[in-house]
Amino acid sequence: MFKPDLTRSDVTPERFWLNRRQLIAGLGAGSLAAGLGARARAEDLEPNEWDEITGYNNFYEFGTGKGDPSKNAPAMETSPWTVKVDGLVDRPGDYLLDDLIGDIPTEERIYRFRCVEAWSMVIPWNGFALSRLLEKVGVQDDAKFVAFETAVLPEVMPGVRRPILDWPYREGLRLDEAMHPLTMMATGIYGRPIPNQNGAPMRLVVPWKYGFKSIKSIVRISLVEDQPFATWQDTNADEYGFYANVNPEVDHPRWSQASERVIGAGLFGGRIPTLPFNGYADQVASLYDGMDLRANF
Ligand SMILES: Nc1nc2c(c(=O)[nH]1)N[C@H]1C(S)=C(S)[C@@H](COP(=O)(O)O)O[C@H]1N2
Ligand SMILES: [Mo]
Repeated sequence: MFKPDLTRSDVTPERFWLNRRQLIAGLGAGSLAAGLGARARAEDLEPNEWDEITGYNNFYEFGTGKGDPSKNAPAMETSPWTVKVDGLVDRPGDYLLDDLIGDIPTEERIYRFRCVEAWSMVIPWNGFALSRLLEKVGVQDDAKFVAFETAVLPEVMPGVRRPILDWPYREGLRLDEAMHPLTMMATGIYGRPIPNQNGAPMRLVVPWKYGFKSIKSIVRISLVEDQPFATWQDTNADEYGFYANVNPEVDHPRWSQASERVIGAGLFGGRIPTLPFNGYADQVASLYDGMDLRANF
């Protein structure tokens, strides 16, 4: 069921990707080149450049501008880092990150990443299946959902000093979504430690859901019985659902979700059609059998 169309057994060096991008750009300015770039992205999962992935971010704790996180987040101290694990688990506790995940091997996974704002990238994450972490702490039978919280560090996070969102940023998954082999905890990008603006030292990545589900800089993981609070759903439940599965057929009330702007596809912008479940339908659609995905958006 887990199809590794996302990893490459022999990983293309970053330099080659850059050259290929330059080659595409060199075909000539304009929409033809942009279009070809976008197509290459979508079909063979050509990753975005490091500077795109780490320079164009959403991390409202550090400001709402796309360039704010890369400017402000480097001031965050991520070592030591403590993660509270609580709720319906056999081994709750305040874990030093290394004690929690230090023995879990990491792997590279190249995933499409689709923001609800209708832009997308392809990101080569390093990390591990969230299920590995959950198995370590021992999920109890009553648990139905996993809830996550981001750090609140007013000293270094200008965003949390203002009521932009109801801090801390919180997200949640149904337990079966959390245990799905595609759901990962990321600790790196391009084989380097994950930069603060991308959610250091550990962030969630759920590739078939809109990006806001992929909560950053996690300090708390709770196993719970009831559907947990989710920041964007709470902020505007008419616009952001708990499930937030990428769905080209259900538009955001203020814009279409049928297509997406590929970051880095060139000046003229590469727009590509958005795929159901962000291209992972064959692996995850069965999680939602019998559910009305329009009502549960
Ligand atoms: N704590 C926290 N996590 C967050 C966000 C945020 O503002 N705060 N933004 C979300 C949104 S909307 C997106 S699209 C992704 C962006 O991840 P990236 O900057 O690594 O591309 O992070 C998500 N996780
Ligand atoms: Mo997003």
